[in-house]
Amino acid sequence: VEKQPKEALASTTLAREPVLGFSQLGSESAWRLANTNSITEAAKIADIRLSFNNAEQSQEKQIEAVREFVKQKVDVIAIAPVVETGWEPILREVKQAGIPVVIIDRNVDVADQSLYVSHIGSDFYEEGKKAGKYLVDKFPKQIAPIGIVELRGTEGSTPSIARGKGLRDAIATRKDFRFLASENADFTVVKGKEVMKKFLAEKGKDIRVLYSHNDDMTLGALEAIEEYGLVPGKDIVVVTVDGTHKALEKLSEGKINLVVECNPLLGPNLIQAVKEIFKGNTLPKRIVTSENVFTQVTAASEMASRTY
Ligand code: GZL
Repeated sequence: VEKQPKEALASTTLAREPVLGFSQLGSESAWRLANTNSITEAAKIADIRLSFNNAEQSQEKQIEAVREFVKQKVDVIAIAPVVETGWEPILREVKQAGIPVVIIDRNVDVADQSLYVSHIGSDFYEEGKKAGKYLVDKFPKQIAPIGIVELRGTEGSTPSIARGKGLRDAIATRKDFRFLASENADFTVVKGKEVMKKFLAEKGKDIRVLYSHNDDMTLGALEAIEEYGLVPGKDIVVVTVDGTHKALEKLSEGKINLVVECNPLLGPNLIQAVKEIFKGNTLPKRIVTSENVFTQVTAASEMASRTY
């Protein structure tokens, strides 16, 4: 934004609709599809032309897409980064071109904070803390270990790193909680089932808790738990993150014990940010989406309003 004088922005504001180049990381989960729909819908309503690219989990493809947006001379670039590291070079190229960047959903790990205008997305660490606090409240202290298995999201992504740390910090005082296994299952249903089957084969009835970084992996894991002959929500306490309709259904059926909300509907926030930038206004460096937790008591009422 500092590259373009106010009057230049003012004239472009009057002359034509803003163009937003959006590099979406993939289509791996129901959350991601809801996130994409929210952004495309919000752009349409606001008459902002959207140049969209789906990188299907590839950072290389995201970087290529961003380079293409620079060639197209879009007014603003938004990136939902698949992983946190490796972004400095391309962000420096974009800064050289004088195009403002908004980071959406996951974050980038860059030393030079001037490489992007704002990061709009959840506080993933808080999500992990909420999950951990639930476990501390649910399980009275005991001598025998309480075995936890963890399905991690995409390695090196902000939600995977921060949700893992948040839970660990929240249960740190409880020496009875013990991680039996923790593995990446890439935020997908298929991998979630595959890895949970492995956990059950190796750890069986020692598993008292499943902590899963997203609902899609959880849905796969529930199938594995039932096929193994255990009752999810009873034999194994299940804690998951996102808050998709399908997870809330399982929550209302008692197969999940807690759903920590991660709000994918970032479209309105992003489009508002694009408009502010286009008017030459500055933005807060960090815009955090507000989120809740859902229990078996609140599942049914929440389901009614869920659009994804
Ligand atoms: C979190 C988002 C994660 C979701 C997953 O904001 O990046 O990626 O939790 C999605 O469902 O795949």
